[in-house]
Formats: sequence, structure tokens, C-alpha cells
Amino acid sequence: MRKIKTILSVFSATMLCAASFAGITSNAAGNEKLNTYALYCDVDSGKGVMWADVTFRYNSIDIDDMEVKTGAFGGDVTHSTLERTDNTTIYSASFRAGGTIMAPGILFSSKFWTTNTMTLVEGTKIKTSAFDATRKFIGNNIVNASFVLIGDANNDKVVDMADETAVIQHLGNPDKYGLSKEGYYAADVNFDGVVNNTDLKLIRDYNNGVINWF
Ligand SMILES: [Ca+2]
Ligand SMILES: [Ca+2]
Repeated sequence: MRKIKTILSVFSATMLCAASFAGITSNAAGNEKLNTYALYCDVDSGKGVMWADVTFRYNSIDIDDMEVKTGAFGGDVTHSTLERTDNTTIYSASFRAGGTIMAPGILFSSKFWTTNTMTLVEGTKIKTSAFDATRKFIGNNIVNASFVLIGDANNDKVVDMADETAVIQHLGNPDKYGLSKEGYYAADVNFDGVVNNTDLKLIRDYNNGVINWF
């Protein structure tokens, strides 16, 4: 397994199409099951945001690969990791939208594949900072950050049959069994923005060992 200690890269939406999943293809020969985690950053309303910085600290583990993808507002993301001497790692991302954001939506998402359990360091939170088109600071709580285990629709930190049930119930009666925002992000395992039977099949395939990651 390739351990990435430091990543510093810039992606654009078009570059990602070619780069997508290239890094973990080599693992296809092995049957190692990976956990897929995702950091989603979104805004409830744009409020004139154009730039956002996001950082969090996690337990140092072997990250097999990372991928970053811009959302509804286009733009670019630069991200990096920094290992600290206290055996934790800081993940930082800097996002620049294609223009000033005045509507709700996803800014970007980062995915992490690992055989380990990836957790935020106890007592810490994801920090976000928002800036306008002139790079003037707007606020810390305008950009929301959600960190989820992909496939974990019911938010209990494991992916198992109960998540299939949660998605089935959500699809059958969303008013009664609606998923939380984090649950919805986690259930959208193919990252296309909607939760449907395609995602349900992928969760089932993962639980049955047909696929080893999302
Ligand atoms: Ca679960
Ligand atoms: Ca989906």
C-alpha cells in the first residue's frame, strides 16, 4: 500500500475527470477492504463567498489515496496534509469558486481511502474561514463542514446491512425516514449528488464483498 505523507496538488473540475480513481486502481488486484471517508463543505446561502479555507486534525493513519472534487460553483481546490510530531495530521484545503457565491450548495468534497479508522482528534473541530472576491474575511461559520464515512447512511460509524435498510426506508418514504444531511452525504456513495437505487446497490455490493471501496 502506498502511504502518502504529504500531498500538495491543485485540481480543476476538468482535470479530475482524467485523474479520478487513478490512484487506487492498483489496489484492484488486492482484496483489501478500504474505508472511504469524505469531507463535504457547503453553504446554506452564498453570502458573497468566493474563497474558503478548511482545516482539521485527524489521527495519523495510512491514507491510501485522496481525491478532491469541486461542487456546484466550479473553481479550484488546493489541499495538503502535514504530519505533526504528536502523531496527528493536519489536513488543509483552500477553495476558490468560479465566481462570487450567492446560492446554497456544495463547494467541494475531499475523499480519503484507508484501511484504518479515520477520526478527528478528540476535542477538535473542523475549522472553516470564508472570504469574499477581494479576499476579505467574512466569517468562520458561513461554510459548513461535514465529515462522513461513505456508506454509513445511519451515522453509527460502521457500514453494514443497517445502512441498506436506512436507504431502502429513505427511498420508500423520505418524509418518514428522511436521512440527516450527513446521512445523505454518506449514502450518496457514487458521489453524483442524489441518493437512489444505484447507491443502494453499491452499499449492498460493499457489504457482500463484491467491491472493496466506494
Ligand atoms: Ca451505519
Ligand atoms: Ca448517488
